Amino acid sequence: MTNNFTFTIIKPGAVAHEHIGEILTMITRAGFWISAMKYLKLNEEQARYFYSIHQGKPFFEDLIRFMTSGPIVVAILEKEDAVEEYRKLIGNTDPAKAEPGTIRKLFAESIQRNAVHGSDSNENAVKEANFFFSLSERFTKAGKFPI
Ligand code: IDP
Ligand code: MG
Repeated sequence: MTNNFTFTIIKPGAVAHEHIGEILTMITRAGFWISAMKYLKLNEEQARYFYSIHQGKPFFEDLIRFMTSGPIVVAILEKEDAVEEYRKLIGNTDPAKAEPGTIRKLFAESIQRNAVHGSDSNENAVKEANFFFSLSERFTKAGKFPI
């Protein structure tokens, strides 16, 4: 299984507070290559599908409302050990527990409105990337596709 890319979302709260630029700067400064990127708004069906693993949890309905509340940025990020490296860069799900200097420590408003999504495994990175991007929309740092 590939381990050289991950998938991210800049969530509605961080977009609404105009943090897209700062977050993308942190991502690229940390050595990630942006292989693909889109600005869009999720509909309810898409949000429920994307977060289906959390269906039934107490925060699920609120999470769907939040994730469909405004535009988001979705992107595929290329780096060696991307999934693990990106989880380090974003920090803990709960900003109160996130390490200093992480994206969530800097930009999360709450455990729900926590600025960004990052894939939790290579398998999910592949699924999430494929949900939003076709192969012809993806470009490796070396200028080739697909990854
Ligand atoms: P992750 O985004 O760090 O992988 P997950 O456990 O996969 O965290 O949860 C998915 C998303 O659901 C979180 O990023 C956050 O937006 C929301 N969430 C998770 N736990 C809670 C909670 O306890 N209360 C409210 N929202 C939560
Ligand atoms: Mg998760």
